[in-house]
Amino acid sequence: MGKNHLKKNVVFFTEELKKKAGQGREIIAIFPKAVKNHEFHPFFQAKVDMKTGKLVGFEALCRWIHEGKFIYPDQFIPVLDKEGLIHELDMAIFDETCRAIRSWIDMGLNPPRVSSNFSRKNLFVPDIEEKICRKITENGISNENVEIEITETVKESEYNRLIEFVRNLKENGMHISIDDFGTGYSSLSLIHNIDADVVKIDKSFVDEIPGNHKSEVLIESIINIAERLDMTVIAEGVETLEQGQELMRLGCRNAQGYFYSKPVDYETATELIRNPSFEAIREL
Ligand code: G
Ligand code: MN
Repeated sequence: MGKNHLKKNVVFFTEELKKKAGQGREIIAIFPKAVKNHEFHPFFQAKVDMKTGKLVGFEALCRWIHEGKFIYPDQFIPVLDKEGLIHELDMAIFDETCRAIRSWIDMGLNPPRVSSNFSRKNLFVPDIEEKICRKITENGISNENVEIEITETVKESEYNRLIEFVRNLKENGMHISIDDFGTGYSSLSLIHNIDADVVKIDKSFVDEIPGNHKSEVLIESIINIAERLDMTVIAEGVETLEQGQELMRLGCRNAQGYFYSKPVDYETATELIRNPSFEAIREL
């Protein structure tokens, strides 16, 4: 626990740790059946062009509905990640996301591009790039409909493989975004080494604006770098109108966050595609 989970040298055994370990074991035990029973669903969080109020994308986020109750990702993602099961979850969510897109197209709707998260453990799954591309064709959609979100990594072995992974996906015409941008140790090298399409400015920067000079300068600089390299920028975790206005002042047009919408289920997302009613933010 200390080494892997809490990153401490000494951890004292407590009732709470016991409970946590027990919950972890339970999750691992019920996971295979939960996948088979389709208990994991993508929820869709809107990405909005703040200037026009237009819906420009969705991020698919995993939700587990078990016996009628929500189990939140922070309760099971770390456990599944540690046990090497996260690939199955990511693939199940990606599969259902592709099916949702197909069904929207079948309804005659024009769904925006939907991004999906692929955790780093996927990098070492054999032929993962082909598996991803195959899911897209199997579900009768195109690589224009999806985007793959990746995060930075600290390990050198992972880093080199990440670059190769992105290169392979790009060769297949896939769109790539860098999630949580600016929080890792190698943000600039990553931009240097891969051809990402989108940079997602991490919520920790957005949380501090307006008012924090450093965050504002960093956000403005990220936007500047991204634009000069023909990448799109989106700010994550936008919760207030003031944050939106400040982001626009700094040159960022796209936002995702509770200010516009929480991640919503398939039916509500369908309604959002039919009738997007996000307000445009007026520039100050
Ligand atoms: O790591 P990633 O950026 O993919 O994580 C997205 C997570 O952030 C999701 O679990 C989502 O529910 C959450 N989230 C999305 N928008 C907001 C927001 O505006 N505020 C907060 N607190 N969380 C958010
Ligand atoms: Mn993400």
